[in-house]
Amino acid sequence: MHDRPQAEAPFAALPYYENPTPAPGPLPARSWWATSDAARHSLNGTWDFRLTPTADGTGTAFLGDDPAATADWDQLAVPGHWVLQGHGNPAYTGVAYLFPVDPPRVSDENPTGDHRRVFDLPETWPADGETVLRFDGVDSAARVWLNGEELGTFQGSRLPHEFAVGHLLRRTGNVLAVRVHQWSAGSYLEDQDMWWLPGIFRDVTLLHRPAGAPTDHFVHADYDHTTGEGVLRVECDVPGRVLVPELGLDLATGEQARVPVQPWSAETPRLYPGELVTAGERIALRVGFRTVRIEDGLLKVNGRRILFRGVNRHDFHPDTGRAVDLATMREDLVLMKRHNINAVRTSHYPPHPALLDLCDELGLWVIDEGDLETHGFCWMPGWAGNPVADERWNPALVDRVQRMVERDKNRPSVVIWSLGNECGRGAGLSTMAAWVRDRDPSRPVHYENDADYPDSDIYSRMYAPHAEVEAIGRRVEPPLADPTLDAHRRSLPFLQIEYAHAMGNGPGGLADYQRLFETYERLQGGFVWEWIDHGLTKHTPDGRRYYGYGGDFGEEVHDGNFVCDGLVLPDRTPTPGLLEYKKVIEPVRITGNAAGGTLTIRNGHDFTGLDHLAFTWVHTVDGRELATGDLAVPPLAPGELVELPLPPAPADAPPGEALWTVHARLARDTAWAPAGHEVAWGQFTAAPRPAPAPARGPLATPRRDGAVLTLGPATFDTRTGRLTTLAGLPLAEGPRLDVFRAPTDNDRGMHWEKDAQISVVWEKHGLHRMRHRVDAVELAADALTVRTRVAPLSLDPALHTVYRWTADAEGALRLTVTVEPTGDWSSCPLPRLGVRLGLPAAFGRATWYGGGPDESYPDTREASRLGRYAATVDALQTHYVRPQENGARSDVRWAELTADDGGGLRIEAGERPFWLTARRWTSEQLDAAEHTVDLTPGDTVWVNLDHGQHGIGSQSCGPAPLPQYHLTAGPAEFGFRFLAIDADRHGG
Ligand code: IPT
Repeated sequence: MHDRPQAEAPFAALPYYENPTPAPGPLPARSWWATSDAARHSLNGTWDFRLTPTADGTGTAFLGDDPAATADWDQLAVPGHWVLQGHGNPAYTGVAYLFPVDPPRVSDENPTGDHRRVFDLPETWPADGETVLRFDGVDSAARVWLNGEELGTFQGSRLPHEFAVGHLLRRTGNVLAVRVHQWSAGSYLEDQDMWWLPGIFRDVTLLHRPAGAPTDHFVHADYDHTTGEGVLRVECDVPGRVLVPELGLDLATGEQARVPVQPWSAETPRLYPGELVTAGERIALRVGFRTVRIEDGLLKVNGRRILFRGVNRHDFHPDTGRAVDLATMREDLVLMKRHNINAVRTSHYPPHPALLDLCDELGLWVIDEGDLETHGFCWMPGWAGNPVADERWNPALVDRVQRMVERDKNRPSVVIWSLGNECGRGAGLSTMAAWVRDRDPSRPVHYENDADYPDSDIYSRMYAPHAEVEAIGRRVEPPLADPTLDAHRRSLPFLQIEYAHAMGNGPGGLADYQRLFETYERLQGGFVWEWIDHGLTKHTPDGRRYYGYGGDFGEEVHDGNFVCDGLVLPDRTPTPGLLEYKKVIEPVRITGNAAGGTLTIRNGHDFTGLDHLAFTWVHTVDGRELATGDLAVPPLAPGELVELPLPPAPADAPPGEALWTVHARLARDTAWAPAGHEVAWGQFTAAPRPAPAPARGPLATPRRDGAVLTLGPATFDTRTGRLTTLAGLPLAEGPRLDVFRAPTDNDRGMHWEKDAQISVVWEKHGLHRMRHRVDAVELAADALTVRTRVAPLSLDPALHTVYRWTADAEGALRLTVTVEPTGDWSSCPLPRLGVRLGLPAAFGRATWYGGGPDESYPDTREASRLGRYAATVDALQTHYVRPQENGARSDVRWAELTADDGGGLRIEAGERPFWLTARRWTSEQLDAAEHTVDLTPGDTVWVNLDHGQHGIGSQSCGPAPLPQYHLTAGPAEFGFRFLAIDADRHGG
């Protein structure tokens, strides 16, 4: 299509915002630094603003000095997005462009924000030298005037653009005018799955450039692991000296020095403060020595294979969108470090530059990604029109990658350059890669979306199922058609650049991936999709806050809550998924063999020993702590393990389930967590849970008296056979079989693959409308038996369910449930299998001995540890942005639900522990809710006691739960023991 020779400026006839070719005006790309002795002045603050619906803007009167020109304008916070400040609306699409696809043209509807700021120079602003005006991010195209003179135009939303403005500046009354268009040719290159958020959303700064100050510098700081030396050379466009006092270094720019150093790594983010001293400016350096290489098919840093325990991170805040302040950036990284995360992919654009400074400082490996995605072309046959396959776009593509590499090249944390995300394939990508390799051969290049990997130093996949990842790990992946490309791909290390889609409840199957990553050296880990839910703050008319997603802002086309798929909620509350990830990726593995009297500690760090950790052990019986002590762990190099004798078990231990729990905690404060912060733990059994004692007789005899049936301390409804009271405690609803759950996002699957959804299977099988038919209520001498047939409306498969009740001599009520499926259930695993009961609303406190403290499901239960826990029913909920099944606690041996006076219900597990879920609404209400505010507590606490749960998986964008986590319908038997607790027991 584009094989005709192209004119020099192929799109010259188009208006600047539809012409992708970088316009003259902005200065060449260069590095970003935070600290120097040159003056700078922030132009962040309140600007005058007016929005118009088309690209014409408000005319040109606002360019000049006349204050009347903006007299009736609004005010806008800069940095910021106008759509989050009452002008227009945000919109969310995952893939779709919000204008007809006709590159590089956009639509006439092109919201355009005119911004104006009048400013004086600070009094101390030097009169000599040059001044540069820098925009760190403007979405998506801008035209800039200073004091009525046009400076130029630019595109590239998440990239810096600078103009030389010294000749135009006045001491006072400068008028800076910026016209910003929501849509531009650049929008075709910015089809990332996220909110469309126009505006000047990053800093605007005036930078003084004294005479003799450098334009740019490039710090080359390698680490030679064979000698332990750092190799430093700083390139600079003006001569100067490089000082690193701690290393005794004082060398000329361009000169190379070798000195013994401590290397930089994500585990040991050793930075050497230094200075680049030139005639005009002293620039602060933070030198981190490290060397990245692909060697023997592995990605190595400082000579060692590293393992990425990563997340994909967007700049995001629920109130300010992609305008993110420093404190929020730091909060993200501190939270990551506290959860054992060691790597960030800056999906899918270079982040605010200060984030990378923080990554250098706190220690995170970074894959810095270009501001590039053309995903929406996937819907055209053969990706027709894809800019990365149209050489007329090459200048724009190269400009983007240059602006990233030049800006971030001095960051030791950046170890890989990624060209962009999901652009299909095209020669433009090769052109970009070639430019990067030439400019910075010290870092590998990554690109995922072309299965041939012509441009990537890394074999990279998204959401690959476990089996595929394993085949790649074993180096037996199916070959590519072209032997040369196949040989190239076979030579590459592997990364899951996105996996474990953290949408809603989940992701499941993390541990199964991690086992693969830790087994096969080629598998160098992955990056969970993604860090944060991009829910935007909304309020109900009566002022209750909640988070909105696609469709909540009047969008005509949108992708719903697919934008809420993070490990933290929009307000950065960690989800159970993050806690699970923390456990799964813990850098120390603690396992035990109580029978053999030993425990094993394995150091899973890539570089460090375990000196930074203090180990302690706790011995519990039935969840009560009997003894505790310190554990001396000998020095262990990375990858080494040691087997240690267990401490002697307490001599006077009572009978019961005995456990060892070993904790590894920070021995000293770090930049990201105080001493005592838990990094890793292991728990293993010393004596298993004794089998529950058989019922002590004599067993009570059931009696019928009109509409009431009595069995020991309990009453039942004669007709339905359902429990109504237990020792005077009224039940809103007696226990009854329940197989339904409010489908999770992962149950609902990928919205573009309607048939693969397990929630659709459940719906087809009618699990949301099960009917219970009572076939018999039988009274025997020692038991009450209720025979039922539980089956979906309109269909014939059934679950024949028998409830057998007995009352023992201790005043407890026992229930055994047997379930016998009939009909065809082969394609329908059950969401859950257990009983549901309703308690009065007053029973709002839960205490249990079992898994906790947080939510878990069959394939998300690594972080769940056995213990005694207490929480209110309200606190048991996880407030996923779109309400769905949540809050189960695994492995419960017993649980109590009590009122403030201490009275309540105790439930003990039968042979097998159960899953406990308690909430103030039903699963059906949970299912009907679309936002957290749709849920209101009723007069019942609904309790599910489950024998089994279906796994969670990651099918909202990825694989379903692995077969071992399916809850297949089959004959089942399970039981519970119920006891009423009187108020006085607790003295209440
Ligand atoms: C992949 C994208 O790279 C990412 O931006 C996001 O959309 C994620 O998935 C899903 O949340 S694209 C996927 C549809 C293969």
